[in-house]
Amino acid sequence: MNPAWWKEAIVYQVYPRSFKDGNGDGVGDLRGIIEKLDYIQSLGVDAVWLNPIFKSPNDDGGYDISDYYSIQPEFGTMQDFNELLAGLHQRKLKLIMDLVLNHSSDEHPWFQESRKSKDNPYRDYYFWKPGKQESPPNNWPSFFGGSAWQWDELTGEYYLHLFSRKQPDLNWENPVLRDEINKLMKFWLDKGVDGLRLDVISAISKRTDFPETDTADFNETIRKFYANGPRLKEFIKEARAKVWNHYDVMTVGEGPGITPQNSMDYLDEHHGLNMIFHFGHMFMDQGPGGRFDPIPWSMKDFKAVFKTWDDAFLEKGWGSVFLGNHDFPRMVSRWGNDHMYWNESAKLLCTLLLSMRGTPFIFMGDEIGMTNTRLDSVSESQDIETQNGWREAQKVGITESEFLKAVNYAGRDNARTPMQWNPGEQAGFTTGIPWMQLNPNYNRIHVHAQEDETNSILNYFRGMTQLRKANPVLTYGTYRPFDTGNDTLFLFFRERQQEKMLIVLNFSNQVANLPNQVIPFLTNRLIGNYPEGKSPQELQPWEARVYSCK
Ligand code: ISL
Ligand code: CA
Repeated sequence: MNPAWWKEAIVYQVYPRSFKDGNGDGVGDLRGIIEKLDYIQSLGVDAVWLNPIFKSPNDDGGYDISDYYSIQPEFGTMQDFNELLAGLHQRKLKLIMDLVLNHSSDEHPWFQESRKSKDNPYRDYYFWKPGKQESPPNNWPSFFGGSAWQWDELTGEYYLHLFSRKQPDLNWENPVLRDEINKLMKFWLDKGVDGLRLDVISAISKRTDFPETDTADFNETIRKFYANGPRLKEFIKEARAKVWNHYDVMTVGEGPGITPQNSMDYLDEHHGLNMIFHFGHMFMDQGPGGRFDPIPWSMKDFKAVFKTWDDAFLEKGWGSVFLGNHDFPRMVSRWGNDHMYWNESAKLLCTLLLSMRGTPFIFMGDEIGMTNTRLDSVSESQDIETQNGWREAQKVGITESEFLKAVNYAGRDNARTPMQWNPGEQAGFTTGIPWMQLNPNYNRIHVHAQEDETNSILNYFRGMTQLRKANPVLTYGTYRPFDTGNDTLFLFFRERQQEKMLIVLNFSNQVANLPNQVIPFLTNRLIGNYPEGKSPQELQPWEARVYSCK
């Protein structure tokens, strides 16, 4: 196993719109992040992943870029960006930027040109097709509801948009477009950016014959028709050879539809990405209708996801671990118990995240146990996925209260409420009116209180980052789960040469007993979310411990 900084890094994800507002207009911004650099450093993380900060009409939280070379004016200026990057580097923190290259905004000049006429030089930057009689070129559904094709009056053709109609898909078949993409990547890497998170990289190579989907299961459509296209490997290889290889850059590809089998296409050591995000656990509770069609999940399935993916990465590449991000509910609300065992289960999840094999990514606010919010009406949602989802749901007669149930469980607004800094006005996020309603629990859950309290989630998180840093076995050691059939306990070893650690996690509201086989290893506890009890074999509800077993 070759060592690399990005294998050893712990990454903190910042959703800029909701992190900290520096100028009182209610929108988080770069100056706000600069104010909080010491806080970020205090967490013991090594890198910051910033969600997109490029110029954007903000149809989809900045994932619709209209200029890849400038900063979203609401977020600040290029000077602010330079200062932020310098501030990070002074603190030995790396910066990972989020590039959206599968699609652009419809307000990008490329698309504005492309629309104009069938022979415009930019026409082939996107996918244009005539319809079939009165209907779209094929039956592909968009991620955000409705058809993935939008009719455009001007030239009488449809364009492809896997996401919103303001996010037309870029045509990577066109070598001129690929050169543009290489150029813009170089621009940011020349500035000293240390890593790239590549949005929906799984979908950049299209099946250009655009076959009809033959399944009503949305995630299956993604796997079979959108992701892992015929030229995917080639496109990644080209970007690597022409751009990434010339920098010490970490690349992490995002994308639904990546499976343990096909993930190897993305991860070739010499020609691929360094890492990918997979959604094994994230899609576990989605029914055929996708996000707003939730189904139950089990601990057995959850554990199986970690095992399957770890096996895949043993063969090739390197894993990433995350339990939540800006697209999913809050980790403590989803995998823990955010009522009775809020504190314990949040700490347990930090333990899992920071003791698993693979580079950990923690989403801002999870280090203080921020929870899901609650919408009482769909109109409160700031998310296009929810708004469009509601439009579709109405067509099939779903009531608002039914839909809200799914939204409050799985919707993306949950993760996007402003960061809770203190119990004061607007949680210290802004002096103005926040762009999105705060979670009403901000007077209870906030950074300020947890800074002062030794036993807080925040300080536990810091304890875990230190532990991971101090013990390379937690980075490079193998992952060996056992008792995998157990419905509530998550138990595993991390092992490397002479080093060995045991991690025990009780994912339940009940007291549980550890199996006899681990008793010999329960002597040297390094960290835990309860005081050490009399009987080490007994785990309290949501108890988490890490042992050294040398
Ligand atoms: O959240 C998902 C399931 O409903 C994912 O499929 C997600 O939509 C997908 O992984 C792509 O997400 C990324 O690209 C989107 C953007 O809306 C997300 O915020 C981003 O993370 C389009 O750019
Ligand atoms: Ca602002």
